[in-house]
Amino acid sequence: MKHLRSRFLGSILGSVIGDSWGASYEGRYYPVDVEDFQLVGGNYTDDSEMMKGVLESLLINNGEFNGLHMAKTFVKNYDYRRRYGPGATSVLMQIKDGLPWDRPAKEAFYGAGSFGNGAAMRICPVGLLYHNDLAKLETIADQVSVITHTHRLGREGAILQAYAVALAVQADPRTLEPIEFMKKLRSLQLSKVYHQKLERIETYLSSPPPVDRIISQLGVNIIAPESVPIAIYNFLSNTSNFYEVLHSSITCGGDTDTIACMSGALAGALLGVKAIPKNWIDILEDVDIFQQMAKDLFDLYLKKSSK
Ligand code: F2R
Ligand code: MG
Ligand code: MG
Repeated sequence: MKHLRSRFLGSILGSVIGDSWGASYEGRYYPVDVEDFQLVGGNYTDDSEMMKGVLESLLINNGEFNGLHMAKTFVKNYDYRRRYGPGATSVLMQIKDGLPWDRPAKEAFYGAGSFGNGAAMRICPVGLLYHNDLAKLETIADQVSVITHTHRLGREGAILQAYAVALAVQADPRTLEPIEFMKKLRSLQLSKVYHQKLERIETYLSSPPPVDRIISQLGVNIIAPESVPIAIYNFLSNTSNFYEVLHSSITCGGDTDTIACMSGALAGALLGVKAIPKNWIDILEDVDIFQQMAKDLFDLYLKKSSK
């Protein structure tokens, strides 16, 4: 139990650290010259602000999804300086203006809905809380997504990332088999584009090609199918080293804050908070809030699993 608590904390802080370290490099090209976290990190972006909204709403609603409450929480927390995606900004501003919480996202992108990675980047708490209940994890991850992302690929990216967090929090870091981990991820019902990329990851884990080929085949962009897979790959290539997971994620370039946020959630879930240098945690913006919410999420998990 002690280890599980450390993993909840490690995953939440790992997300925020990945986001704030990667934030300085968003949009750069591989190979990014990554400076030390202490020099550039500490301040988070929309990724962590939205994850904070997910945590706040799940905690107050006993771990259940309350769409109106979560949407209002996203709107309350919204700070344009955190560099939100344009679709998410538009959806949240329309909800702020009084539209029903479940309407603007359906109408976004000419009615197609967003497949940006904004649902996947905030989903870590769902993977943690429901790590031993896959059906519930999929339902809640989907519900949390549709407030801003109704396109199938946006929602599936969140489910894939949430399930990866769930597998990481349950795995033994000494015996984790990346290929077995991938086989479990591939058991999810996902669109072809995700399955193709998960298959590629399995091949790359056995015999890694040059990094620029991995980037061109998996993608490092702002949309979910071009960012969730490479976050998983960077995690599974470096499962014993929190630093390397984040560093390699940022080096790849592109949507660096979000990819490092997602891979940081996975590394923290596997390795626990002890794997994160204490002086990194100390400089993190709002660290007390994130630490408290991670502890509250763990207590909620204990309460729900004792019933
Ligand atoms: N917004 C950013 N980074 C850019 C910041 C640049 C800014 N000028 C600055 O540096 O200050 N990062 C954050 O946004 C990403 C998450 O985005 P989210 O929440 O998914 O937003 P959105 O707008 O819904 O989707 C992102 C883009 O994906 C494309 N897209 C999505 N659905 C589409 C569809 N159905 N058809 C066509 N394109 C679609 C669009 O280009 C969207 O704008 C994270 O990186 C976060 O860090
Ligand atoms: Mg961001
Ligand atoms: Mg980003």
